[in-house]
Amino acid sequence: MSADHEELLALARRVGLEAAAYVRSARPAGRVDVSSTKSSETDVVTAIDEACERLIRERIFAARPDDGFVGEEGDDVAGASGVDWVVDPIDGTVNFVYGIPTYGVSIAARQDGEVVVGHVVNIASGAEWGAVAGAGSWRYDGDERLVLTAPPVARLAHALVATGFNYVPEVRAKQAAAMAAFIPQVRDIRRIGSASLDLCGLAEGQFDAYVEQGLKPWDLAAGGLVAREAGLVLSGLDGEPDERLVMAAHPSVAEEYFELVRACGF
Ligand code: LIP
Repeated sequence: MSADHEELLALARRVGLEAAAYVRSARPAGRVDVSSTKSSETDVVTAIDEACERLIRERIFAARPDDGFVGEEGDDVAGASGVDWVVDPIDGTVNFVYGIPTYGVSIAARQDGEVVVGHVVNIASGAEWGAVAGAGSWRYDGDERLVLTAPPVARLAHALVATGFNYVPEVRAKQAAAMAAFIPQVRDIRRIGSASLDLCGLAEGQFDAYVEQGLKPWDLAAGGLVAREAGLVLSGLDGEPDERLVMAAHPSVAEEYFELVRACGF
């Protein structure tokens, strides 16, 4: 049975805002202690990341005990309802550790594997975005929904591109080589350190395009729906966006942009 998408979004938003409030209350002044690392010594995790994901899991399963769950900091849970949740408790963890105010809670729900709702909140600023598949995306102004429509791009050479780099040095070296060929072809790049906030910024028109390698499902799920529902085209190297490559651009330049990214060797 199809779950009510507005009900799923209401749950995502309620839990996302509570999780953001918890992180704000728990964050000490100055640098945050790192509790462990993952893919490299700079791929950091904090106790607050882990506690935030526990809170989100508790709230989601209290409301929907038969759902599945895929989170950055814990084990996957297979569900029986056809709905599963894809969650990054703090997307932009390095920014969180350093106190750079660009890190968010990203919560998406998938129905039979397809993302149907997404909610992203910038923990530091409180800015938040939502999206429902086929029903648009918006920035919240209180409970009001300010609908997002990404602007067209006049010329690819004028495109401001959001991007990010991998935690593994060898992968970063390859990305840097591709970026060296890429940067002269566009206006400039911006590297804000949070994929979900990059993609919400793309939907807002703060960026014209996006490219990143190595994104996990929880980095992409909610922000990717916000971007898609604002009219942006998302692609992988060949086919759907995935951990190998995520590209996004306005339809006015999407195919030309995707070819440029491929030609530069990402
Ligand atoms: C981050 C992504 C970002 C990427 C970082 C990191 P995390 O996720 O949101 O786009 O460039 O390397 O993967 O690890 O902070 O949840």
